Amino acid sequence: MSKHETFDLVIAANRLPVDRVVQPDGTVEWHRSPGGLVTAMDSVMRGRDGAWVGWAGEAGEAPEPFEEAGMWLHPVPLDADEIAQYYEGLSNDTLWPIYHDVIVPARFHRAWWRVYRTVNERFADAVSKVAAEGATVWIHDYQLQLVPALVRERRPDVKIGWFNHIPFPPVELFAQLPWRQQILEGLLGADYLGFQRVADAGNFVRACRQLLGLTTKGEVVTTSSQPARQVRASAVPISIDYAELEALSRTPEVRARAKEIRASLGNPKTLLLGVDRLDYTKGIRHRLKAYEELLADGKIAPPDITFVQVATPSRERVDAYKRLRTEIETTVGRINGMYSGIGAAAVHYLHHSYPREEMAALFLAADVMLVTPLRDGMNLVAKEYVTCRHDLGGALVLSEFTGAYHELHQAFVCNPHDIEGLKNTILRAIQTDPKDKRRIMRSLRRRIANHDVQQWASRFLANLDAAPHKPRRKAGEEAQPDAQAPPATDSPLVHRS
Ligand code: ADQ
Repeated sequence: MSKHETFDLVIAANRLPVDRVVQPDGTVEWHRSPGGLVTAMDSVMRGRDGAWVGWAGEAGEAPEPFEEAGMWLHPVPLDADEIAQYYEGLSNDTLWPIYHDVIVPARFHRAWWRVYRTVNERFADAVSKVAAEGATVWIHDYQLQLVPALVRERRPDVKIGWFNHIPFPPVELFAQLPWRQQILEGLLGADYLGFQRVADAGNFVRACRQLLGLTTKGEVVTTSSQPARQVRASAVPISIDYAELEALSRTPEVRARAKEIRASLGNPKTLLLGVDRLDYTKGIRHRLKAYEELLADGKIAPPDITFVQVATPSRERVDAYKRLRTEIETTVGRINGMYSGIGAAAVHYLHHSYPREEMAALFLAADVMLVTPLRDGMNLVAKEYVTCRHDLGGALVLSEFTGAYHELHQAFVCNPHDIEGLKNTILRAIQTDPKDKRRIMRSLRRRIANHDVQQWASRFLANLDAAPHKPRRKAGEEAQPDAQAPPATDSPLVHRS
């Protein structure tokens, strides 16, 4: 252990905020992972005694706990079988599709569920070990939905919050889950639950009422535990580090790189850009279809226009993702075969990760950013694009099925299922008078400047702090863990599984 045995603030997330990098001479270094969550946590950890519990990213034994970037990191081990069943299986092949409108069918395997539970118990043990008496515990995301109740059983003295980065589905879809009751009870172990959208929080509260038969009032669910507790579920939309990314995008290096990118693409009149994890939720297929039809209709043509699609490799061992990759790559090949000229590609498809500077340059270079998910908790790419446009150039096409839409509805809004509508929106984003586009961009930027990631983290912690909580002694010191009484049976959907 470190200089401290325990910590006042404990973050638990599937992944630690660092990546293991082996140097050419064989020495191992830990590099901070890029991304908003790490930056947000930096700002809340500053001046506090913080630890982060999570998987280090490689199968097998976990490294010893260590200090990095001012945080105490406590790795949780996962073996290859657990990665396949807890992470790729239950998290990404069962929960992910259910929570994203079942865009692909969810797969249910009891063995996956058992391993999900085991891994959640391991996270809860680790959290309970590093949390100081009365600590604040902040648990993240759909991989750890049982952890709130498991931590409460072990440590009734700590205050527990959970934030969902992805949507929470309507009860009609959530009800398909064979383990719906256990998941709701797992989450109700928290004192406060944060969601991206008001609708997500509402879906959770409704599921508690209809599936567990609990009493709810507005944002508050009353548990059936003895004594009963009140758990609040509300929206706290995540954001990005506006000041930091804005400053990066203004650097001479990034501006010069943006010009260089355009030049290397043959200085097209219009550069369209898509940046996504290669995920079926992101609407990449729909975007390509609309683009292909616009080319076929003769409405647009290279070299005046080109489209750069960055598709970060993701979950490559899950079948649905393998199929999606094949489909996208076949479509890109067909479009290029039909519509590209020599030195004038219709689509540039880049299946890589890039450093932040390169992403900022791409955003600054693009005339139209295509954010067309079929369902997305928030979508930080939309916020990053707007943040980089200090020149007030560019136009954002944004799906109404993203969390971001609820904050950025002045954008060029689209329904990606409506291909005809999507085509028209893309054309509008290209053709609208630059003066009008600048006005739109200014108002989008104002929104993000005033609602950045630091503000998100403070709001979450303030809500958690305000949640009613009766501190009790640590487990093992005569504390009675909350017992969940059987749910009432007056709801048509309530039955014990
Ligand atoms: P994601 O589904 O991963 O996140 P998103 O919010 O867009 O989606 O975040 C992706 C991040 O990765 C962005 O910061 C983006 O810049 C970066 N990125 C993408 N492609 C990259 C590449 N090729 N190279 C480098 N960086 C790349 C989940 C939910 C979202 C929610 C976030 C945060 O699915 O809905 O917004 O968590 O809560």
